[in-house]
Amino acid sequence: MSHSEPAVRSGFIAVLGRPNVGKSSLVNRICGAKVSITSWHPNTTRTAVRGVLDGAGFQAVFVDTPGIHRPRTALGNRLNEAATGAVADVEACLFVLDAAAPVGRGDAFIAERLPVGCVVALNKIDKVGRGQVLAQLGAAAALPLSDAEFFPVSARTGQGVAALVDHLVSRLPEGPRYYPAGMVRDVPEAVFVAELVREQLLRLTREELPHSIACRVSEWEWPYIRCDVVVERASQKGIVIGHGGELLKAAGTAARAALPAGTYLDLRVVVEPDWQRRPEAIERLGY
Ligand SMILES: Nc1nc2c(ncn2[C@@H]2O[C@H](COP(=O)(O)OP(=O)(O)OP(=O)(O)O)[C@@H](O)[C@H]2O)c(=O)[nH]1
Ligand SMILES: [Mg+2]
Repeated sequence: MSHSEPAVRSGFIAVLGRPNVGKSSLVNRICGAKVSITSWHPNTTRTAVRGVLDGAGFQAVFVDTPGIHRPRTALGNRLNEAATGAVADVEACLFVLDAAAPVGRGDAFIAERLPVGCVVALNKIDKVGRGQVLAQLGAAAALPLSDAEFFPVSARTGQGVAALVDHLVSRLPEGPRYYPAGMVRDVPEAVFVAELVREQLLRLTREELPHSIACRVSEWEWPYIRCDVVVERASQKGIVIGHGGELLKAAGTAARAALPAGTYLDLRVVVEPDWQRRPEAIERLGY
């Protein structure tokens, strides 16, 4: 850091919690950009994803993580490892709870594994009344956390988010800006494009299928991008393609809308039998 630059507060903040509580939505809201994809299906996030918030005198790097859950597959184990692994080497932990779902054993399991002094965000307060917010704060206070602080927020409306961010920043030590100005996410572009495609497929599919879908860019010759949509069984291939190719086409059109004009996105569905249960396949897919 040059000596002429004024002191900056900086550091990494791990964002943890059960699946679906709104961790990725909150990181996107805080960073003011799409850093991490979101959906109403649990286990949307599969890797730690870093989003950067630059401000006057600070740079906060939010590490979005997969929801910690009771795993049923090798992929589930991998997601939990990615989340718990993110707690090392961060300056602060932000534990996210859902104001509209009971605070339960899953939250307690995570709370027990968090360092002293974490910050708790009670998210989705737009979905509930004041009484429920207070009751949930009471339930959160009874979790096995030591020295925690609580912030009711809504990733959807932005309510309470500024106060939460101010507090988190105030806890960061003096340090360098880790990322250059203007960089909002630390994700390779090809990975981000594959995630945009997966986000659209999550929007369009149901039940167990979302868990079976993985996306990877297999060719990148701008403006031509080829993205493989990986499923686990031949029977799923037809569902993802849809009648007359409709579902895949809709996903491609929607994903392309988030990319620079002129991008040619070619989606192909491939079967990797039972990839969710095979550690080497999971690793090959980048999880
Ligand atoms: N009403 C409301 N819905 C929210 C809010 N935050 C997130 N959601 C919704 O909750 C669902 C889950 O959001 P995500 O951000 O994907 O949740 P997550 O915790 O990252 O989930 P995983 O990656 O699966 O662990 C989505 O349907 C979001 O739109 C909020 O503040 N209010
Ligand atoms: Mg997520």
